[in-house]
Amino acid sequence: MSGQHVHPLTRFLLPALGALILALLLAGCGEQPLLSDVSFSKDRITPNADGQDDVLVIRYRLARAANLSIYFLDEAGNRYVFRDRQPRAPTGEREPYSVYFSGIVDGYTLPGENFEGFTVTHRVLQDGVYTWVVEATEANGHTERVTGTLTIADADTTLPELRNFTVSPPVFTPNRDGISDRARFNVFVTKPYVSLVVYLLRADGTDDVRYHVAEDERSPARPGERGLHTFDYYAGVDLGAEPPPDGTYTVWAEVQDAMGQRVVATSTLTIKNGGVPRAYILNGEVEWSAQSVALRETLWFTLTVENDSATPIRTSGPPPGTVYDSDQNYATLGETIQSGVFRVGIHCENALINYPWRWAVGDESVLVRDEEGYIYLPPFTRAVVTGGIRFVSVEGKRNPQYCWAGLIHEDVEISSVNDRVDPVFLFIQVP
Ligand SMILES: [Ca+2]
Ligand SMILES: [Ca+2]
Repeated sequence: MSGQHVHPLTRFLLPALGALILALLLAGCGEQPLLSDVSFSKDRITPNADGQDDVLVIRYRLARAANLSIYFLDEAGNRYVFRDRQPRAPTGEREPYSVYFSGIVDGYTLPGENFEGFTVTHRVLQDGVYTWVVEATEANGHTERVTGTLTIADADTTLPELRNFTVSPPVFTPNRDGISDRARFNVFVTKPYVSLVVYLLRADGTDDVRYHVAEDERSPARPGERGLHTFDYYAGVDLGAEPPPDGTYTVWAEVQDAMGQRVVATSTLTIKNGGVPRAYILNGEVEWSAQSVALRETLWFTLTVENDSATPIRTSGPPPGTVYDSDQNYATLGETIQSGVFRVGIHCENALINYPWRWAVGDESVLVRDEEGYIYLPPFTRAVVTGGIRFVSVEGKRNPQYCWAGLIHEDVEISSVNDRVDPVFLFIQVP
């Protein structure tokens, strides 16, 4: 389906002079046509992903470097863009340029259409007869174009719309402190699709790294299906990866259907106090007050907690200095476990629960309190922690028994480096 070649010189020639004179003139100028051998492999396609006439091949040659455009004009003269002034090198001795075309052009809206909450970036042409135009423009402004006719029939013009794309909460703190550690993205896709990607991109443009977000396995709709799709975002911190730097991000959702129609929606997410918390008992060292205590006497310990990360470490009471009776524990003191909190704990072999005695990782002199009342050991800070256990009875069979310290990240982990730290072989003297 070769198109008709149109050279500006023809404007000055009577068509009746014909191609012969034109060719002689061109030869006389010593100049080849800029654009040649333009063809569309089909003059009718049915873009509906049924495998029949879904795609054609466009070919062309360029004698010299030029910007190349390919577009379509409908019967009312509206223009639909496939390629817009893209720089191309001369074809030279190589095969002609060739590109697949499946009816997809840059996004456009039909009269009366008004999309809310999403943008169409690539869209299939509606059924109809179009004039195709392949157009090349050199740096000096010289332009040549070749035109032809293409019919679009049976096009699947249903768009994969993105409805109600939401991000919540709008500010989150991916740092495993149990507060706003996760963000949830929801989007409803109105049509089966081949790809749905969600990623974060720095809103201020300071970098162009895309941070991809995986779809939640518990999404109500399966991947590729029409329906509600959910994304559970924790910024990789649960896997020990550093999250994207603190700042405001645009969250992009992009869906593409089988024809290649693409729709995008955006929202905003701010990352605050992000980071992987790392805290240790300094040098793995605990100072014990004794290796032997009389019944009703107190065993004291002193150690230093180091926050060796750029993220604040959340903690909770009771404060250092608190003395437990051996038959008490953190819960009986009203200081129950809170997910994401770091506490120093002491455990003895005879204890019935794991680390029954626990303390905050610092006192008011070093901890900071946020607007919600949560308390934190700031980044790269050390704090001395002391505490005591008064042995009111000898529980269990072992005496002496090992006791040790730990740094517990509650409901998350006790890393091996922070477990069973610096044991003491403790004897309780019973009269
Ligand atoms: Ca088809
Ligand atoms: Ca958090």
